[in-house]
Amino acid sequence: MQTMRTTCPYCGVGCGVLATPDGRGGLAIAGDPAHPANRGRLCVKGSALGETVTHRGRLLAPHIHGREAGWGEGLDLVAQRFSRTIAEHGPDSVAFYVSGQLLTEDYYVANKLMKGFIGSGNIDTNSRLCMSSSVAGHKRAFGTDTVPGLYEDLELADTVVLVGSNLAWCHPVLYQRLAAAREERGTRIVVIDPRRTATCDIADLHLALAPGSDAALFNLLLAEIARRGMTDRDFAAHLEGFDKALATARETPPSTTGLTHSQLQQFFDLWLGSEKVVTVYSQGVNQSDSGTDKVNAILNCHLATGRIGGAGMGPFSVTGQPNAMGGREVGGLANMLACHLEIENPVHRQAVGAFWNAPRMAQQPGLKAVDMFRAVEEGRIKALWIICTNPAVSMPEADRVARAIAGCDFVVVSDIMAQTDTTRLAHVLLPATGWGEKDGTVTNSERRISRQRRTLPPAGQARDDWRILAAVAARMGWAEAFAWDNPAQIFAEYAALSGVAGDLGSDFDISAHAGITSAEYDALRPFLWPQSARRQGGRFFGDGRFHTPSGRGHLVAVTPRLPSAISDKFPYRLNTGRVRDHWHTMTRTGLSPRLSRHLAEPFLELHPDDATRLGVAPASLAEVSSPHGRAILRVLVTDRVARGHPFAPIHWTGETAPSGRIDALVAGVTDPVSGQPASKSAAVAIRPFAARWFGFAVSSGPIRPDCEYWARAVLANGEQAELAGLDHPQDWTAHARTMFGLSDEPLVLHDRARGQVRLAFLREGRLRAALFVAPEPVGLSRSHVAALLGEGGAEALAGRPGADRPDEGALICACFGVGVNSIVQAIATQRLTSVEAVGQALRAGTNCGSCRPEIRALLEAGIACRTAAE
Ligand SMILES: Nc1nc2c(c(=O)[nH]1)N[C@H]1C(S)=C(S)[C@@H](COP(=O)(O)OP(=O)(O)OC[C@H]3O[C@@H](n4cnc5c(=O)[nH]c(N)nc54)[C@H](O)[C@@H]3O)O[C@H]1N2
Ligand SMILES: Nc1nc2c(c(=O)[nH]1)N[C@H]1C(S)=C(S)[C@@H](COP(=O)(O)OP(=O)(O)OC[C@H]3O[C@@H](n4cnc5c(=O)[nH]c(N)nc54)[C@H](O)[C@@H]3O)O[C@H]1N2
Ligand code: SF4
Ligand SMILES: [Mo]
Repeated sequence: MQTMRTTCPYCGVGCGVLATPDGRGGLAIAGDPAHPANRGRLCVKGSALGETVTHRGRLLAPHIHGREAGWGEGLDLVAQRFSRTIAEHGPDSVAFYVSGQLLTEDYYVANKLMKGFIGSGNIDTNSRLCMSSSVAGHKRAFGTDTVPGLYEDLELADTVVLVGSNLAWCHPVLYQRLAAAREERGTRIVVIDPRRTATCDIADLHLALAPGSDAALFNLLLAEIARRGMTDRDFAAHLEGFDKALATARETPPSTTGLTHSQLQQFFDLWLGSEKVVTVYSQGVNQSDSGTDKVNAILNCHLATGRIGGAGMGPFSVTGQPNAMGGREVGGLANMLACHLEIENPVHRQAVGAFWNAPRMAQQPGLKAVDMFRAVEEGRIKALWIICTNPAVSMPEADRVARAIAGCDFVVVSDIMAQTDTTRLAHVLLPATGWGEKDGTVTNSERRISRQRRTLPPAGQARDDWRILAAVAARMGWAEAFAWDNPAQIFAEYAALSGVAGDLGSDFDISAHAGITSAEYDALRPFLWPQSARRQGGRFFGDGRFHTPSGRGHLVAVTPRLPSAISDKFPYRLNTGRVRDHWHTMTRTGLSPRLSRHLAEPFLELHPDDATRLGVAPASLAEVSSPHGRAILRVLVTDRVARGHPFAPIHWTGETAPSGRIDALVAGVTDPVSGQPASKSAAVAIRPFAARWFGFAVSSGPIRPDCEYWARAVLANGEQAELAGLDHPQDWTAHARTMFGLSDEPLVLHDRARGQVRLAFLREGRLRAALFVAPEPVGLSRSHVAALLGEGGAEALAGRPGADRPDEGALICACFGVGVNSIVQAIATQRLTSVEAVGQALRAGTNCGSCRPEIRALLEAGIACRTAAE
């Protein structure tokens, strides 16, 4: 079987992957040593890609109103309804909502169809929720949306500052590169995050600043730069707006940040201590109602010191999705045109229109995501096409967005999965080819364009997203402009358009590839843009030349604003984000048993003082509510979060835990410049959830719970579910039968004194399903019970392992299946002191390395215990 070089479909690090078909429909996965992003490394999500290319749950055929239909019928209907809506109500009555997980070629076609042929700007993307504040900040400072630096700058820097970035979990391979550089050359690392994350593990300094106060912090830094006389006078000649930015910065009271004088001084000393400083930032900066200002406050400091565009220095916005960057280049945002050209610029519009031979160029920006769904709600958008994103889960005010979609006249959804919270709302459902089945390009955080390559046949009747879009365009009467045979031709057209853009002064110019042939495209090696006769790769702005009208870099005067005040009714500010082993709405990582074992349930990290005040016990359930919705979450009491500022992950959905949909709580408040939602600061109330019973279930078949709280996860041999309810069912046996879809007679243990019920369904002495119920959170070894499925027998009812079976506890190392209990025990009994030693003893942490921060934390705890005891 031939090994293919391809690119990971998860985060913006953009790691190269070697994928080898195993001949049984699956893939063997390894890191590509030749790819410059990862040089052979992969994190746990990348390593587990083989487990996610199954056909389980895939959407295999087009559906119209829930019934299977042919492609011809589906495409005809989409084209007719869009054409008719446009004819009756004008081009702005339709919209596309797309995704940073589309390939550049898919994105290019969607954008061309909407902005050049339908004639509306109404195409926006989930990058609005992700990168748009960085885009807007870059444009204000540089004149273009340009990431100046390269990954190697993190390795060449003396100081790396991570602002609102949990790099260890969200960009794990970049984190590993940074951790390795620190071992080698002693890089100093600062983490700026209200929460103590896994990333703090390698930090010399963690600043748990007041939520939302980043702009204040960087204003204080700017003032300090001037005070210490550390501005770069030569570089200042290439800048404008300096004096005003500095004057405004000087007005910032240090107390805004909630940090002590000494913490601030330590930070200033570290940032200013070496010219080689990189400031990495991510969603703790972007996802704020002052996100663009936060970005500019950071950029101001790099501009003022001239620390930009040189080796080992510069601001670095890391992108989240595999093609977030490609989508920005291709003009996927409602306010952009392709190749970093601007929709509001008549010269740019004219140039793109002429290149496309477009009958009807959009004349103005379209609706940004939050406004787009409001327009859907109000009936102004009458036909909507959602591609490669799950807005009924991931948009703020998610319940309202779901209702808006449900109320829209005509909704098309293209996805790879049959059942998601969004596909459920579609009138027409179109099956797309997924990762491994499609061909195209993506751009990673450092502007490197890499190929994703096809290694597997399409699942069922699935088609490539660009082919679906082009087929609809043809049926709408534009066959000629959408007549590509393969993605290489689309890429060549795009590269040619970038040459036109380059002539107009755009930084994004890859016209060196304008004549690319299919064979060359197939052989295309990862490359950095730009690639043109003018310029190849490299860093930007070190030469002091910017893309603003004056050619100067711009410092923006920033008056820090904190998130809107919380009220007595909703006194907690909810922070949201990601966990290590899941990806967004889990449609793919949720298929992998080993990825599902790290954290199998939605949770709420709550400070011990808050937990005491609220009367919620560890491992109990809390009800979290906001004016927009409610959620029920497992309580995790921890001082990693600050008082009043709990944290919850974003990944759970109607499919996996209907009461865990976090965006049901988040208000649709946006940054005024970028339109990006403030996803990290929802005002919420919290109270104990008064469950009468708690349960845990395992089954070798699907589990269909029917109670107020449930969360399910896949196992290697079935499923597991956490359960809780307000009222006891009349009959536990009947309840369990319905939930497991079994009609057998279970073995029942009823401990009336303790209020416990245990049921086991056996067939030929082997365990098929079991349910454990108790009046308090069920305390038993999940991994042990799960391991008994298909074997064991009545002993499952004991709920804990016999002496011969160690209980692994929560899974830490997903690669080798090593749980927390084994690690803690090995650390204690073998007196281990380093991550390497744990690796030698148990193999944990020796493959992808994603769990090394957690192992290090366990080591520290273990060593602290030992020292205290000695
Ligand atoms: N495992 C995993 N990795 C992923 C993804 C995934 O789903 N799972 N998704 C990818 C995508 S699309 C993205 S966008 C990236 C996101 O990558 P990150 O931005 O690193 O991840 P988040 O967890 O969203 O948020 C980062 C941190 O911001 C902090 N924060 C909250 N409020 C503030 C604040 O006011 N100031 C500061 N300084 N920090 C604050 C949070 O506590 C959190 O730790 O991850 C990518 N990588
Ligand atoms: N509260 C809160 N909300 C957030 C965030 C946060 O930090 N806090 N983060 C925001 C961010 S940064 C992001 S990026 C979004 C992510 O949110 P979404 O984009 O909604 O999440 P995904 O689960 O990645 O959705 C991708 C969908 O596309 C499907 N899919 C996968 N591959 C393909 C393909 O090749 N073609 C097609 N047509 N479909 C495919 C998947 O099955 C899935 O249904 O969430 C945002 N929402
Ligand atoms: S760091 Fe992990 S998720 Fe991100 S691209 Fe690399 S392997 Fe994929
Ligand atoms: Mo994102």
